Amino acid sequence: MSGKLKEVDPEVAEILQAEVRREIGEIELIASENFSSLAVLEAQGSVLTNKYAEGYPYRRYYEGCRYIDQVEQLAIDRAQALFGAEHVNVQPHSGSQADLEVYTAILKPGDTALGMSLAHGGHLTHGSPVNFSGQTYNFIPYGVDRRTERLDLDQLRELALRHRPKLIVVGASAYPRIIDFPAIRSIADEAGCYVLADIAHIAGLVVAGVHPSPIPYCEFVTTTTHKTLRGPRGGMILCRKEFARTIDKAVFPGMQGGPLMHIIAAKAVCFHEALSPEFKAYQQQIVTNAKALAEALSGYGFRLVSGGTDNHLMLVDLTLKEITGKVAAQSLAECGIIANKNEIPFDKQSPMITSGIRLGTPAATTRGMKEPEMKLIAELISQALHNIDHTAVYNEIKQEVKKLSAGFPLYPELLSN
Ligand code: DSN
Repeated sequence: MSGKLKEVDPEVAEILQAEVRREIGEIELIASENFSSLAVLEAQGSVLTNKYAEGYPYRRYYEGCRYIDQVEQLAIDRAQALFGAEHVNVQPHSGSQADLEVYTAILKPGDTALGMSLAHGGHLTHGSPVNFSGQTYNFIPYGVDRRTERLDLDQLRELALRHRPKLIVVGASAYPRIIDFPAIRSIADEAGCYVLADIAHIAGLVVAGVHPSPIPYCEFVTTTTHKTLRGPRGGMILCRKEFARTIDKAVFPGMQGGPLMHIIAAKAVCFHEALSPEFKAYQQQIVTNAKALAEALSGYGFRLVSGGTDNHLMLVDLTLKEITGKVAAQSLAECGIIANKNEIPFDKQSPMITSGIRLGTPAATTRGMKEPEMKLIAELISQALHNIDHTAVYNEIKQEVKKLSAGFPLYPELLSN
């Protein structure tokens, strides 16, 4: 029972140290990633991992839950205050699970729903045929307009009126523009259906008021807690009061057993942090940084899907540069700039190759980077992508990445000697 990790299991301890050093030494631009605080990490690594607590606060199937009840209630209260939601369930283990739980609460297998196509920036769980969502329900995909590369609301309305779905799922993993929730509500009202907004990517922006909130316009909202929200890896459902019981039942006992109480405690810490004025300033800086990065990349001749960004991410179309997304992401990673290959709308390449990369600023902004650093990162990206396989240039870029990351310290407390 006793002993520190490095004494008990030096192999795992070494891997964890290597990951700490990797995170410190690289420039993280994956739009869905972030660096959670030491306080969040501490709660996540706590004794709450030991406790079973099936049920909900003060209504449990196991004894010994008096502190568990307190922490889950705190998480719920804080999430309600943060989002202005009528009801919150903090137990979903992940964003995918949260979506699944909403579907099982209101849909029957075979029911029709509309979801944004994965190929246009949507998420797997919004009806992709390779996912449970597409296999269980009759999901009809909608997408972006070919010319503007923005959500095609006319198409969405036409599909909604033609198919009369029970649910419209809105939200994306790779969409750089504001989502017009009031317009989607009005389409749903015309078609007579519910709306689920999956705001996993933009949740932090929403609580800071940097992106409009879906809460007044949607019966259901799901999110993860580890992206722009900067908390532990996990999910959450927010809904109107009238659906509280149905949603709670769909989560437990419908889909999950024991909640991950250490993660729920860390969610409570995350919400506490997100309620602070600093968090609002942080979210504003994420968007300012994304605009600065997008503008600088455009200046180097990179075409951005939809011409730019309103949020924390951008999609870079590499077609004219004659580089695939796969080669670009791997080449950047060689230099210590971490991004992911990503399909662009109407992509001619397969999802494993792609014509684009997705870049996001939440993690770099957490490190304190601002507009000047975004300009430098754009310059490094441009050098790397215009000089693929040029070893001397790559060595210079690696040095610049080292210098840049050293100037913005991260997790010094987690480094062992
Ligand atoms: N995997 C996440 C992303 O990168 O956007 C979505 O779940």
